[in-house]
Amino acid sequence: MGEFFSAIPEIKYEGKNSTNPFAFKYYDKDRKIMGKTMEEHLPFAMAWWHNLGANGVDMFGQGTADKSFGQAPGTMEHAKAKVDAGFEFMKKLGIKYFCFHDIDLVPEADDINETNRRLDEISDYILEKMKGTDIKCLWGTANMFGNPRYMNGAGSTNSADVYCFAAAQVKKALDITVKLGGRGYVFWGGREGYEFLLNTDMKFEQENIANLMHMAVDYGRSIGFKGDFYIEPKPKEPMKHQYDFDAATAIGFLRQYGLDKDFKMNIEANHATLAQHTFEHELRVSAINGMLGSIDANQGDPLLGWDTDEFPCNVYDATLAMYEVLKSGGLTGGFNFDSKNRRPSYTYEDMFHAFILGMDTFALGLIKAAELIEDGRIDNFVKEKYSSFQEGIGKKIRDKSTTLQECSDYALKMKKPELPGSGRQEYLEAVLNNVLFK
Ligand code: XLS
Ligand code: NI
Ligand code: NI
Repeated sequence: MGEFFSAIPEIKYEGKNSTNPFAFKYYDKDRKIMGKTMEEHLPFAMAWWHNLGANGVDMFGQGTADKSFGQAPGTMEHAKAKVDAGFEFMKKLGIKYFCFHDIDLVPEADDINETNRRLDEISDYILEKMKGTDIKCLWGTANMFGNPRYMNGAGSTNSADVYCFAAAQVKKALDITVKLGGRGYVFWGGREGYEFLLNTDMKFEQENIANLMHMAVDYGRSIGFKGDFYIEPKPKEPMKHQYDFDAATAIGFLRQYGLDKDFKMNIEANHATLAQHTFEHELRVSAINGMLGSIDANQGDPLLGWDTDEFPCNVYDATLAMYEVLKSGGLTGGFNFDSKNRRPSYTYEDMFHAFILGMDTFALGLIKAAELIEDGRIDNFVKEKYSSFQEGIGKKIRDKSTTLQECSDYALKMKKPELPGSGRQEYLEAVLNNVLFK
């Protein structure tokens, strides 16, 4: 329709020498890398909440960006205008997926029956918009943290009534996700955690969260949802202690409660750093457990201790992330820009600049990660580093065909081992720079 962003052209790839602010410099969707196109490697998604909702409001001041799209906020007209704007935006950028919380799509009513009716209406409208495009839902979720009823959590609440409301929201969000062809369904445990241990039954709360997830899996499968459920780990904010602290914690939880076959991780870069990990660490932990599903692409600020949700610009980090993604064989989910413009970047142009930045950053990360793999120096080093396990006693350890007694006899005969080979960190960092800047 070109109604909202008529001043902005369709964004095309023009190459690294282009100075056109409305062109990709690195994201060349048809370029093949390691046997797949960039578009196949990087299923990018728009986050409904940030892109069509967030207006820059913060604890100290009002919004700076006008996201009314010509309609009064809180109305269905506004909800539909957001759909129109969102589709125009995605088409102009060549983005094929979107992610949503239920109440990003429609204003929540006092009566959940009315909210559900609005969700039916808007999802019909979105389905209509999807026709003739190849835009689909990457994942859906239910906002179970904003409304005051969730002050003590959703699955972890002390109120059975509130728990049922959470269940009703999950059910409806699953319905809409399936209706819109979603690849996944996310549980981000916003308020699933606690502030004060002495008023909390932690075991009880975790069991209830797991039960809610089991019911969601049973229901989802019963309506034909074949995709993955995801946990999106985050250590804190809003709660002081969140039960899904990081990937290792979430994976342990899923295994404990028998949910590991249906769930994978949705790893958000900024949540990784809040957990005092790197993004690539969280990706590796998920991948080696067969649970790397999807990514919330953003970045935090090392000087700020909260979820700043910045658009990714750090190519070094994106390269290390894409190295993990390529090594794991790619995502079954996608790259959702759970990112927002900075408050003073309040214009429509800025929304496009932000996505061009994020998409080009991940494109560069992909190009450089593939070069790192093709270069081979890092892989060769790692292989060599553990080579003492390829034969002799090392091989027996790997084959589980030795005993503590035999290892001990071996050591005593040796009297003193040689030092392990050097870790060569500085050399490998130089290799990385060499590949990045060649
Ligand atoms: C908040 C989370 C949230 C999830 C979806 O920090 O990142 O936006 O991605 O509920
Ligand atoms: Ni997120
Ligand atoms: Ni987040």
